Amino acid sequence: MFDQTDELSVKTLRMLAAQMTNKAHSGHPGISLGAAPMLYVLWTRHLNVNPDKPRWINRDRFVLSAGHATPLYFPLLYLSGFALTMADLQAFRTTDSITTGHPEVVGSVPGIEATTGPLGQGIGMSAGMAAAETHLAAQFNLADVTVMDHYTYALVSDGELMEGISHEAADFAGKQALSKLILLYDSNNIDIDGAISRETITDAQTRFRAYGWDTLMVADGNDLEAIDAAITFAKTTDKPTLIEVNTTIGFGSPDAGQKQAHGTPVSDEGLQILAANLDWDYPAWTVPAAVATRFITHVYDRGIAAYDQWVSDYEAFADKAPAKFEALNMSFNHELADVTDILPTYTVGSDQSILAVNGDVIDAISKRIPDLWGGSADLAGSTYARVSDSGLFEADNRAARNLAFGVREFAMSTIMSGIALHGGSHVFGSTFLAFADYAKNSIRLAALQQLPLIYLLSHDSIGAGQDGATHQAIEQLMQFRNVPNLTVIRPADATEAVAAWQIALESSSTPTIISEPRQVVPTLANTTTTGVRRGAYTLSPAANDKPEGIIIGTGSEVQVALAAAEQLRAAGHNVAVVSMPSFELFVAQDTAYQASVLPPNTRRRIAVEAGSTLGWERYVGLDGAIVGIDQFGTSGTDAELMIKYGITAENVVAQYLKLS
Ligand SMILES: Cc1ncc(C[n+]2csc(CCOP(=O)(O)OP(=O)(O)O)c2C)c(N)n1
Repeated sequence: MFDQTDELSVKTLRMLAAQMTNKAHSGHPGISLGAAPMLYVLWTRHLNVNPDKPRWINRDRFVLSAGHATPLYFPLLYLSGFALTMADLQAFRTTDSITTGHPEVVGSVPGIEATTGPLGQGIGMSAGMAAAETHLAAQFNLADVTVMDHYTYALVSDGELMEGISHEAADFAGKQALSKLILLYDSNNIDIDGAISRETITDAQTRFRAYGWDTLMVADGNDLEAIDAAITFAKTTDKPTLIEVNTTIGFGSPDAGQKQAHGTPVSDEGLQILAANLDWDYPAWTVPAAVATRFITHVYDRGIAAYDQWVSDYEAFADKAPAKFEALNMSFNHELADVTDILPTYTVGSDQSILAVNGDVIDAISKRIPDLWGGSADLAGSTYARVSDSGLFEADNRAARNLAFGVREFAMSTIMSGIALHGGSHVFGSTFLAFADYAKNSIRLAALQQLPLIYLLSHDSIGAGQDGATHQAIEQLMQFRNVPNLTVIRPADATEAVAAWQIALESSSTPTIISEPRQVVPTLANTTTTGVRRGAYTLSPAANDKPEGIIIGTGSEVQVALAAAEQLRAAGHNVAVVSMPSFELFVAQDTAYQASVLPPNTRRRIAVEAGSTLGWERYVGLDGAIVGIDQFGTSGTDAELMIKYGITAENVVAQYLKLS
């Protein structure tokens, strides 16, 4: 089945990879030279993609989880007909080129399915994609017409399997029997610092079988037939599959088999040695005509044929099930039905759990937003992150809308990203704010990938109470506010919480964190959706709109700000209270609006938030005051802890009165 042109094609990939690192004076030749055959077989014999329509909804997904293998990945995309040129390959890693050091879905080469590079996260994202595929297939495929039916593949490396995320994600995928998830494991036993035997004795196959996966072994990573047979078999089983492929890092180069092959660009001399070892006799950057044709026939044409077949199925689907057709299109366009008329409202003065608001909102909107699904890292009972009239997503209940992510915050976040990258869903996930640190790098990666995820992060301060310091977020709010392209909203009450949900749902390219207190808070007068949309607004104005001073509060501390204002007003101080649920949304307002909320010449300003003070200087100035917490908390009732740490109206008043 494989012939000399296939062998020549693999050599071409290897030579291009080596030349890219040589020209860039950086990059990763090791895995690129070693894994070229397995990706060649995958791309030319299995992967169904349409380079002219890189967003085709039923394409196979391929995640370069070992994101450093771009010198292999970009030539594959180029030769397959995606929109990049030889000049792009030659510009690898140069400033502003689309051939970035690691694959990026935003601003890099078309056809990239996930931004990778932080090792291991691609495994979680590919599991999310595979889960999304089964979920959409269950909802949309008709008895006689299939519109969603594809595989998800990923290339993974030794280092990735050492990452904890590989455990979390594989455990999830095995339990969920994500049978169309296939990992190609580049097993070269070398990482950056040397042999992995220095670090692990784990047998990956035994480990993955324990998770409920099928495992296969390809003893020789250059054996195209064996690789093909393994992938062919993996596609037939009812479990996810790990295909371990034995390779030599830096195959054919002078550094072959050694640690320096990982990230040392191939030298001029090394290129000559590689060419000699591969029996390659072409000028630099040559793609032999037969190779170019092989990619066109075996990736491009094969992909177009699959696409054309799908289009005719899709037309039949549109005829037979027009409502589903419309819903599926809406979902993939990330369009939202208007839900403003069915959102819950709350009586001013009533005490309300913001966590229960999550449940109220989800229950209200889930019928009108059928592509909304999600879950929690084992805290749905606490955060109400569930669709109450739907079941649990499982192998025999794929249309169900509740994802039991398990106690795996990092995997939850990567799986959410994978679901969003796949397309066709609005997805939420939840845990405690302090534990979102477990998922931090994935939240960062979601922001970088512009994924509109909804994170419901509760127990957002010392108000978490008796569980103590470990469960009480301190620095997390400011930490997440510091992540680019991430909106953090800390609603003051139920009204603002509903608004936060609306903003999160409407987002198309920014993830949203809704930071929520464990404790019940009163529903305040004058809190508004419009105000939340603007990030900050005057909740309680000063007399004549001429404030002597301003008290800024967020979340559960807005009530503290209001109580402090009452005391100050009684003592003759004409203060205003500003609710500031979101720094990011406020920063996005024009300066006139910002100045109307925080008049520049009103210098007596004080902020109150039960978290780190660092950063509040931006809004209160160096001459203002901040009532916050810069130490870890302790166990106690939330009411007593607020007093212990000075998050009280009395303390706000005292600090305010010290301002000149
Ligand atoms: C989370 C994370 N930690 C560390 C790194 C830096 N890093 C890049 S590749 C790598 C390990 C390389 O070993 P392996 O995964 O086996 O890849 P190979 O050397 O075979 O290319 C490390 C530590 C990273 N990219 N991501």
